Amino acid sequence: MNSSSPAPLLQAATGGLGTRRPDDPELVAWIDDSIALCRPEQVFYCDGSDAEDEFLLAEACRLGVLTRLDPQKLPGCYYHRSAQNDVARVEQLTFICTPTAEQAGPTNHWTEPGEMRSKLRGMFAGSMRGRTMFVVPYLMGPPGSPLAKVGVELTDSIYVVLNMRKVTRMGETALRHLQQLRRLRLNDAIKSDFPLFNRGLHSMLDLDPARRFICHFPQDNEILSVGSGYGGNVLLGKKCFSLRVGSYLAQSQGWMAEHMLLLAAESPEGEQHYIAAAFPSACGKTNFAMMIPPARFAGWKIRTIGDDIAWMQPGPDGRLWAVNPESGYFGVIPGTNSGTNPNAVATISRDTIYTNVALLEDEGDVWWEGKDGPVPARCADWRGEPWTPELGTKAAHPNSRFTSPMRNNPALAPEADEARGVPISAIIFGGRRGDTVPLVYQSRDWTHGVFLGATMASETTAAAAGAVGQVRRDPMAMLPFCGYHMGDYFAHWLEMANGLEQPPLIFGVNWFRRDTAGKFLWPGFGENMRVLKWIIDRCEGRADGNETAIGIVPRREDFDLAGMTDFSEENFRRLTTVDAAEWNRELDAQGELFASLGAHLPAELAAEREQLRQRLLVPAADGSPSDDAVELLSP
Ligand code: SAT
Ligand code: MN
Repeated sequence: MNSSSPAPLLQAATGGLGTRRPDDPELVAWIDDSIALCRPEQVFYCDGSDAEDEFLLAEACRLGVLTRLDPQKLPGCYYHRSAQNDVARVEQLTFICTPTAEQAGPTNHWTEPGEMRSKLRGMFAGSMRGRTMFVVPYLMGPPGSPLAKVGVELTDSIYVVLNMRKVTRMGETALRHLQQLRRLRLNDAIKSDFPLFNRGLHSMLDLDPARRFICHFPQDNEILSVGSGYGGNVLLGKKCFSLRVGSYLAQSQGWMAEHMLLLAAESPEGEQHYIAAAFPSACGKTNFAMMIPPARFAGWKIRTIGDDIAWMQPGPDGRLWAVNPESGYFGVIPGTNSGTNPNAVATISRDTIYTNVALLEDEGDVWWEGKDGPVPARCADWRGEPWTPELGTKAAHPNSRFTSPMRNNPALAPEADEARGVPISAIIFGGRRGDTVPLVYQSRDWTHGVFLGATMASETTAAAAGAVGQVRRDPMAMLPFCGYHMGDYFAHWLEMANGLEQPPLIFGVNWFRRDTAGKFLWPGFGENMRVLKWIIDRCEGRADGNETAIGIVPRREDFDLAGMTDFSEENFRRLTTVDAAEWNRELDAQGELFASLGAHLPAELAAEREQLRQRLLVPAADGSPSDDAVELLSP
């Protein structure tokens, strides 16, 4: 049941499924060119209907790509194993093919577009012989939204089709949107040669890592992906279009494409705040977006708008408005249980594709490390090998995932479907840091907030191939996803303030600070509500903070710790400590990324860094030496 099984051919479908060709001339021409290049045996045109979904799920099971799980226990749920060499995004093999290397910048892998295109054309030639090509039109963003965009993915993976159906608005909706865009352009409302839809061509080839390339041509609104069948490499609407190409579009058109969750927070008094938060992959965006507040916060409602991507633009009212371009979740599974994320547990109880978790074959059930209930005495691990707890290995891959439609989420905010989006009160940047970075702190203003995001770092996770647990700079959690020069991206962030009379306040958070014994100081998950509450109180001007060298940290009096058992005042002090020695090291580490950006680094950010250096030199207000753990500029 993995994607490396012989390339599938579909049985004839009834009722005309798969036969309806789109009528957009530009789209048809590109599809026909791609057919001529890839030479598929069959072409299946997706319409996004329920009948189509049912047919393709059954076919995927017949072809061994999916295994149906017990329909009583897990209705509408299926199991998939990817190839063992193909379990995460591959940053080394991900390219931004801009006309010049400088446009892609030092944080991206670059190849000259003509060269890459001809190399890939060679690989695509005849790649779909004996296979089915699926034509997958999809809409990113709520229908009717001014921010919504159309993409079309041509793929030889039925797994991709079934996933794209969950994470995007796939089929007729997208074609209708394209038709409207075409009409607008014909009416001269938009004068541009820029392709009206993103063209994404994907072939698994033979899943040989030596022939695996994920290539973006932002100037052509185009993506070419070969040699992988996994997640972010192949669900082209997600990271490839919504972030890498999207960030380029956003920069040229005056909006923002960000790696951010979106949540709605409603107080017992009915006050509404919308929050956007950027954390790197596998650092808890989904958990935060679906958070259930602890008993102390009875009456608060936290609802999810998105868990991974936000598209935002200034509204006529001078606020920043955001939509979630996706319609489903591709979330990390290990650790998901009714303690850490009850809403996710409910979301994945039906209509879900489970990828690379462990399989309880006889029971038609799945298992992962950290699941509710007992550890199974035996199961098949993510590779299909017999597994028992005594082995000491992980049964589920650390980057195993669920794919579920957002409508399954009991905490879904109805605003997720709202065309105009939601106005953002606060932006949060968060990394996974064992030391240095406090639980929460606020930037002084927009420019300082951009500096805070630009200098963010995080310990690496299993979401990307490579070493895990190493601190690396990950500006705005966009290091792997920014489709142009990172310095220009920072400049774009700074410029966005011009259109914002009421810019969101910008905060940093870190749920992962540890004590000297290596134990997490903060319990995280639902308790993060306490941090969110302080952030909202800051937005409302209700809470005070202590000025430190790096920004404003909460005062104890303004931070609600009531009802927390097992949590000491000492822990709070440690969590809000700004240690000058640690921050001097941090300052040095920031220098490397900034230096690499050369003349593209905005002067404002270099100045912010210099000011931070100066502030770190000031001894603490209580007279203790500045390398002690203290707030450096107490009011
Ligand atoms: O694999 S994805 O890029 O879709 C998920 C992630 O790494 O954030
Ligand atoms: Mn992500």
